[in-house]
Amino acid sequence: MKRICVLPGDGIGPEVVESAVAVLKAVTDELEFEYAEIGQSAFGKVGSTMPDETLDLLRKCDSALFGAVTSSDSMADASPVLRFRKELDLFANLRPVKNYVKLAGRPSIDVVMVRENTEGLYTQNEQYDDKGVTTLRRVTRAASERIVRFAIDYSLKNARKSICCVHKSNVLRASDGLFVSVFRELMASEGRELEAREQLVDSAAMKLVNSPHEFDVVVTLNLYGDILSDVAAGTAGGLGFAPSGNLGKVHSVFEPAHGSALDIAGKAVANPTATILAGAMMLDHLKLRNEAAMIRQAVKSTYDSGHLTMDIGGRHGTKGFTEHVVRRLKRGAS
Ligand code: GGG
Repeated sequence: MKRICVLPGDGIGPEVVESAVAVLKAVTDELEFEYAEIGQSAFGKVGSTMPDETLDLLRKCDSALFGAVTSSDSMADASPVLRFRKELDLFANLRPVKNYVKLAGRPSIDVVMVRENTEGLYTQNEQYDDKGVTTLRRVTRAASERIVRFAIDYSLKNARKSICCVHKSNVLRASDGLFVSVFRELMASEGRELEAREQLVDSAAMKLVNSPHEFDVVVTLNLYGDILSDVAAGTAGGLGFAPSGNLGKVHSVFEPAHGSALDIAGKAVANPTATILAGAMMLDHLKLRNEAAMIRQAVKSTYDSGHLTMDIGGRHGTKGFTEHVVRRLKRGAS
């Protein structure tokens, strides 16, 4: 049995996590689910958005499935997402984006974003003075090497052909320049079998909309990866189609790339696909690869049969879409 820590969180988080857990239960009985609190809902109950008990459970479990949290504007409140990434040393954020449904006027996409997950602008190091605010952005050789190595290893194990380093080293010459030089060094040694490409972040954003076929695996810094994975998700149909995995040497947390979407929370209309696919990524990580493939196939077959979610103009809400995926898994057919 594998122990899975489940963190539903805020807004649509509980709704989409319930769907993903139903799908996981339909495909395997090798998982045992243990629930914990996170986000504003946790703050309301226990006075912390990231309770110590939740961090303890995350450390004890084999992996975790997380929904979403609502961001707080309070300067005193560190984001619970940034906290668990830091506390568990989840240095890589893996965001595969591909089409599960063909949408008129949008090109095909099959891109895997590998985002550095621990530094850059996400250390929340902001200092006021009498004229404004300075935000510190840190890029280290160690973190750059670790994420580029992760991208190379992922690409080799998953039969990917090229890695594109996305950066802005024409302006941020020292920091992004360090990231690019680490990429060049490691691709020349450990990634020799792969094509090494480079692209400035602004033109990469345009190409992810106009010509996404130019990308295979992308490795990039924290902020660029956050933004570009949403751009890529837009090409695939929207944030409802964007799963992600936070991975470290020991721990892992899988989640939809989207947030808590308070405007649609409680209406049972959220697209659960990203969270269901995050569950499939978690199964891959736990080496339950056949089961992961079955989930992806059941999702694809549901869309192929015309059962579309409301975010792309269909009539299925969260539960209706989930029932179709679960039914396919139970009958073991596509
Ligand atoms: N699943 C990712 C997540 O919840 N990220 C936090 C976030 O983006 N919060 C913003 C919000 O939901 O308003």
